Amino acid sequence: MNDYTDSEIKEFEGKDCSTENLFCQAMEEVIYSISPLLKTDDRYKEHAILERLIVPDRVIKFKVTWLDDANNIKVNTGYRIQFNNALGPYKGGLRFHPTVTEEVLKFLGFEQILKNSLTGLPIGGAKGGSDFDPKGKSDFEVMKFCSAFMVELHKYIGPRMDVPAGDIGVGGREIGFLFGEYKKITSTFDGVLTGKPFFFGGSLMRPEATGYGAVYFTETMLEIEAKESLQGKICTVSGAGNVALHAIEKLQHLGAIPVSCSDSKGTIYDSRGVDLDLLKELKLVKRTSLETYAQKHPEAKYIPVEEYPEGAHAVWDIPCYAAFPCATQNELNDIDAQNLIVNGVVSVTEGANMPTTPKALNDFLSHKICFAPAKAANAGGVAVSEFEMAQNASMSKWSFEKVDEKLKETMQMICKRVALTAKDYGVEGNYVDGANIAGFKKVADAMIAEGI
Ligand code: NDP
Ligand code: 2IT
Repeated sequence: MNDYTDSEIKEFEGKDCSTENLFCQAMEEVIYSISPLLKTDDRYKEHAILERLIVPDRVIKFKVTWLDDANNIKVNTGYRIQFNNALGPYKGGLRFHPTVTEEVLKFLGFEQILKNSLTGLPIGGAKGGSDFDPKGKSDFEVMKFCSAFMVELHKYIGPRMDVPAGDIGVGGREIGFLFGEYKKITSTFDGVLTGKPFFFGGSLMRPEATGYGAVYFTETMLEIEAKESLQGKICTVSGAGNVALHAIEKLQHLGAIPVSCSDSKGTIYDSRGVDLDLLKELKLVKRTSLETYAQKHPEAKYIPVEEYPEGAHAVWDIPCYAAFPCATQNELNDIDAQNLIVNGVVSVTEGANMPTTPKALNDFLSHKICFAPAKAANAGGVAVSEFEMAQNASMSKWSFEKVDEKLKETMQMICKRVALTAKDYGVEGNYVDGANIAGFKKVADAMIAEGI
């Protein structure tokens, strides 16, 4: 046998990780999880799968120059990281946020490979974006930035090559502008982006898909783990963007009581249940901070970030049955995990990508909290993106009910497969290991079959 040895696996965990960074955090978790598989199947070492998987196929980096409303010249950096296309065209979101760097996108692209594999759909993994901050910009400025970004990006994408979508700071507005520019440059009407507005090729339910999918996943996980359902239960949600809003919406459909949301400036705790109509108006229409929520609902509590003890996050100090971190990476740390555990949390579902720090994750697993990892639980967004690609390719439109039904089936399938894989590998109930093993195995087997 010529399997990866323990020490070789350890070496991979530490590879290129002289400084702590997000990509290393993501990679180390995966390699630790899949080590039982690496040690029992010698094909992976023979085909150098790890060596090949942790390096992106290509990293595209470009300058984006645009004019603001006062005609000042602005310069940002754009990226597209095409990580792996063993299972299908590169697929993954674009993030526009001042914290975007190559390393952030590398972590997201790596996670996306395994997430997309778990959906069972023919899509590879990629991520892209820019350090451009849409916040405080006029629609016209966002449009000019998106056009300039696409002038470069269009060279590298295509409906069978690489199909970007949204992520933080990129929603229907940005995808619309990006699509408009792509069409202008190429004179084609191709399904080259997903998350498009409905009237020019978008899928119904794509905006709702990630949040709804995370809740569908949680329902299934709770059922498998013989826990009580979400009905009537207090839930906490962080974030107030696309994923958070739709997780809150689906929780309300199921009779749960989501009592919180948050943004980069503060947290809302509304013990009667979040007023979703108001939240949508504030975040989707007015694009304003959550402080206004408390002005309209004085009985709700607004906790500004700076007023909360450093090191912890107010949203995770609210007692709940189920927690849904839906904002950003590493937003739930070990102090937060202890607060949730002491307050009796039963399940934690990652709507955001890697919102839980490694220490917090260990705490949840060692306390046998049902833990739904991002690459499985938030895969509903990219799954419906693939449904959008299918609709575009066949020039058809599916009904809301059809997409919702298929999304639900997909999330239930992923959850059951992850649970079963964990059981098969002797870690029953550990959805992190189950997701990493199941996601990795499919990609690795495809890479072996395709040769180098
Ligand atoms: P949005 O831009 O719609 O919303 C992001 C939310 O998170 C906002 O409320 C924002 O607050 C908050 N936020 C962002 N950065 C920080 C920060 N550093 N500290 C505190 N709060 C922050 O993004 P999405 O809802 O689309 O994405 C949320 C998460 O879900 C991300 O991790 C993303 O990668 C992941 N995801 C998204 C999918 C999608 O389909 N959109 C699919 C799968 C995963 P503020 O407005 O104040 O910045
Ligand atoms: O992290 C993610 O899965 C996304 N941002 C969605 C990607 C997509 O291609 O729909």
